[in-house]
Amino acid sequence: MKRLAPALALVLCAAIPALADKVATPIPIGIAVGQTSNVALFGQEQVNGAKIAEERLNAAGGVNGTKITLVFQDTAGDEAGAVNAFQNLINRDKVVAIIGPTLSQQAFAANPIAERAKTPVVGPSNTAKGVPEIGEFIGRISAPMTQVAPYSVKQAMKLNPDIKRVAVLYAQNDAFSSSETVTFQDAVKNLGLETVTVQKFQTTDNDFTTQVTAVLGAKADLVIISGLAADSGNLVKQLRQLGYKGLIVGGNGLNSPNMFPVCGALCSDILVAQAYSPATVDKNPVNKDFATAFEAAYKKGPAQFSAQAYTAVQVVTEALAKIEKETGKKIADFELAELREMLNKSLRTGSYMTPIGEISIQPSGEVEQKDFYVSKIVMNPDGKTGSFVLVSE
Ligand code: 1QQ
Repeated sequence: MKRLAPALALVLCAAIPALADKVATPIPIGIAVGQTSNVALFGQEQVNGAKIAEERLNAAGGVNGTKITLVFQDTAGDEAGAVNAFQNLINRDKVVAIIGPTLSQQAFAANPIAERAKTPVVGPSNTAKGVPEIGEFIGRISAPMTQVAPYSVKQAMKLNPDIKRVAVLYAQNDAFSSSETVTFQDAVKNLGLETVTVQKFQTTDNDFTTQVTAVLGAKADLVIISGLAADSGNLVKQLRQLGYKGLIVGGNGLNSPNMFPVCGALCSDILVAQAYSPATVDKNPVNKDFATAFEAAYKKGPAQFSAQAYTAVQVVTEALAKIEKETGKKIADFELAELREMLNKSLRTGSYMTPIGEISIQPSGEVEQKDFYVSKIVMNPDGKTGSFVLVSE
């Protein structure tokens, strides 16, 4: 019996401080994205967008007068980095919610940690099938590629009605790419086109001679790529260098201007479906405010991953404000564990007017978004910079 006492004391000591955790002010929101590694091509854009959100939302009063503060944890590019970042944000930084990780591949590893800790996750760029299904605390504001990707194939057919023979390529070691390629292959079939070859690669590859040779041999007149930024950029470059002249459709991994330096002038004429367009600024004042602040800060216009990161921060901030309104109690007066659960529910109620348009998060955690776009990459004469030019709405 005597031996039990210290053990019991230990349990109580461990339990009491955890129970007593209140929400800190300014209100900490975790940002777990890839700030280093290859994934930083996306992550840098996300950091930029999130910082604009923090600045603009706090300037507008934060959560009814209480400021938010973003706590950044670099996930780098792999699963272990994401798991580590999530653990730090949940246990050490005591954030109210996590925005991240960058890749679906990382989400499948790290999101279960947040689920077990009952900490809400808002995915800013996870577009693979099955991400919200990871758990009750898992949501996203990034529309799944099952909804977005087919628009780009339809647009390719509009631009070139003679397209018949399609080559599909994807990164087989990446969850998003393997998921997106299924959507692309279904779209090809549904649109009455023929898949003449399916080629696999790795996100770490930089020599694509085998795949390009197969594409040329199959006489494809449309190439569809699902990969991340550096691999896809190099693949595009080698396709063009070895003589492929047809249209290229790129998936969400080619949705970043940070890919432009990889394929340079050869990035031109890639079609990409997007969940954001800077062109809506005239009819969307939230986007106008975001795009203006972004441009002032970074001397360039925002692209999709920045707009989605902004949106994620905005959605969390507004969901916090709703809790105060409904309970009449300040966020800082809540116990952290209770607040996280309430926030998870609040995120899923009502709608949000954001830079990516009006959205809501369904009870399942899946985003509902109205408008998608298809853009074509147009490179500038310098061969390094370029832009996504809207070709359809
Ligand atoms: C995912 C993606 C990536 C391309 C985001 C950067 O959509 O991993 O789900």
